[in-house]
Amino acid sequence: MLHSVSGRSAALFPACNDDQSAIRHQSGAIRPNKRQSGFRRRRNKSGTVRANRGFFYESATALPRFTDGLNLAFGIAMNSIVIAAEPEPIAVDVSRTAVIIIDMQRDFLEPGGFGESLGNDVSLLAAAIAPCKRLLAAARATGMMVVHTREGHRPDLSDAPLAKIERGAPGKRIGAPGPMGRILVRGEPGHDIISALAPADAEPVIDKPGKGAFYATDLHAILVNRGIDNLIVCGVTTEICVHTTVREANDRGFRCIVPADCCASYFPEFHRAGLQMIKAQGGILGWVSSSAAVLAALDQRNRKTGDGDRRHAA
Ligand code: TIU
Repeated sequence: MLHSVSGRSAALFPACNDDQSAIRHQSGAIRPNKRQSGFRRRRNKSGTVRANRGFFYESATALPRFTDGLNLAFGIAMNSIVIAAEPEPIAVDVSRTAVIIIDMQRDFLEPGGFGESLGNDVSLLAAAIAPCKRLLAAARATGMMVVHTREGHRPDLSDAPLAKIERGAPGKRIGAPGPMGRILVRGEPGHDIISALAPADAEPVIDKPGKGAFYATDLHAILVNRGIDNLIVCGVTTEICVHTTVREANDRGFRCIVPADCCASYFPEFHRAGLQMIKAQGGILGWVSSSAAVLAALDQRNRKTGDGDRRHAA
């Protein structure tokens, strides 16, 4: 059975950006759609000129024309993808889907950081880097929202509960000096996202004090304000920060798709069990997929729209 996304009548689309409101020729060139791109001027009763940016903005005040319906249907067809996943394939609208990359920081992936201070073999997390990088490139080429998170604390540790700080060997606790600066402290080199997955300028970076990306952050507001209702959740570690975030998101009504190879754990058995927990019981917490499945779905969509050309050119 295919899980399909039911549209919300009030706003099937968030405000379209210019890319989305243009029609591409098969050559990949963008042909501006007169109805949707640019500003249309309308005069109201008081004689003031009001600029509209097309149907998606004015639909609340004007009766949609037949061509608007066609544009809408065209947009839905162009943005809808089906991702192979367990327990079943899932259909999502890419304009309502964000990729969220959890805590791919030096503190977790490189020697000398928080992960190693806890006694872990940090090399086990490296497997997720290349799949995340491919997925990130495809998401950017598609024009999908991308969000990054970082776990860490203020330099004075005022946002770090004592119960969190006091664990582990005293010289290796949160805030202690290490080869990449103070462990798990914002602004220190170890807190940075690894260079292979560096955020682009427009991509929100959520600094979180906890394991879940929603706890004590503005992530929920940012997603809701962008009209996002599906998340592709990547990062580390599978059973801690990825899992906590998926659980928080699931309770908030987001559909979570977890590409298994885009996540990793210091404990391979926890990685496997964590993924099973997500997809068990009919997908009690979400869907488990793979980077290849997400890329295939995006590729298929981008071949129709021409967005793939941007990716291959990038
Ligand atoms: N980001 C994240 O998962 N934080 C952790 O502390 N993970 C561990 O597995 N320790």
